[in-house]
Amino acid sequence: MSEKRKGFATRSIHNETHEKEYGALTFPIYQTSTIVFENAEQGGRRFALEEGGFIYSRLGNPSTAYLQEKLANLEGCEAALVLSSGMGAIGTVFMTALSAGDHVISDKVIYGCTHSLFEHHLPRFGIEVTFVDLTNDDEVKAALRENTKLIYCETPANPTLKIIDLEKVAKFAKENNLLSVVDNTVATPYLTRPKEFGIDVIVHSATKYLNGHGDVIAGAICGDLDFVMKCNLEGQKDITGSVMSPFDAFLINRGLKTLEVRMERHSKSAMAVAEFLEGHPAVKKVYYPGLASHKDHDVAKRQMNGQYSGLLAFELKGGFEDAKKVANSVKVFKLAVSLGDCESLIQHPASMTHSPYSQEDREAAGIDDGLLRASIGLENIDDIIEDLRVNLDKLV
Ligand code: LCS
Repeated sequence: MSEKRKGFATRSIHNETHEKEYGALTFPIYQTSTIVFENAEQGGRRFALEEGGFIYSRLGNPSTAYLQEKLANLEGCEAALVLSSGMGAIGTVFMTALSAGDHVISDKVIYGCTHSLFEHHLPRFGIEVTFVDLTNDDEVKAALRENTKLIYCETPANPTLKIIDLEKVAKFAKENNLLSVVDNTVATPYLTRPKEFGIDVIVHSATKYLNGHGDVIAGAICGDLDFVMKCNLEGQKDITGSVMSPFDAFLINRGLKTLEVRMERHSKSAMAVAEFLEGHPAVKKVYYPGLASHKDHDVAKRQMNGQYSGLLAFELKGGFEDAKKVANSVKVFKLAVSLGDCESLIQHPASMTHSPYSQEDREAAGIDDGLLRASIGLENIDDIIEDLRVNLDKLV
């Protein structure tokens, strides 16, 4: 009988498939650009993929490979590829999977630079994207074309925390022979594993929760071995060149060891902040999938593990003017983009992360000009809430 599968935290800490020299507890940083072959025959065999082993760090490196095995395991996928940024991961998937003449369906609520890639840059290469509300079945069906190849979404989506039903997306993709791609940055594999719902490819900005400490820009692609290899040997090697450094792989590997405990704390604190905000008279609306008032709460309950991550958004009754006052006066929260760090961060999507959207597209996506987005960090919850209370009380 096979050994019982270890729990998530255990698998995020241990990876026994690589031997560690000298009995080192942690996996070392192989800070090398190239690998020495034993002889010319071996070099030839490695280039011909007849023999495993490393060649040159744009194609792979022991430190990144070690991290890749862990990530694939945590996402429940056959393979993973790490890259130098989340945008590097998304760009690599698209450049690998698509050609001129292809069409993509995407939800309209996505990270600002991903939206810009879809709206402005893919069309330059002959790839068209139709933005829809993926929770509206009729809209999705109407968007389907003969040349549609790929369907894309984030869940929870940045910045409105919209939840997409992944089982539905996977079913639609299978019925219509589309590649389904999901950005799992906000949930992380601790809260949602898209593969379990039938999704083909998972992308990450590993800059966020996977690393968790605000000191790295990084990305990842997870999926079936054939597709991930293609991303590695075509998209990454020949097109984007978006390669993660061995040092960054070391940092993310270190961050991953605490992913479970961090996500539990982020989620618990974000829930407390969401409930506090919902009860405050200066607040008009709170967006957090853990709240019963969130329009996709039922799907979130089914699809997440009973915890809802550390990201939330809210609108104030006083609109953008009041939002600016809060953003400029908080102290525990830092006024900064990014998310998933130990520090609580607050930012204004309309003028910052989602400024690549046109005003019209932002309105269609429900990203209000007065919306503030908060990434709830790991500080003491009393300090986080007090920082908001002091500054919101001034508005009423
Ligand atoms: N996907 C999501 C959901 C993101 O939030 C981001 C970055 C990316 C992909 C791109 O990842 P990167 O290349 O930056 O590693 N999101 C940011 C944000 O909300 N604030 O600053 C960056």
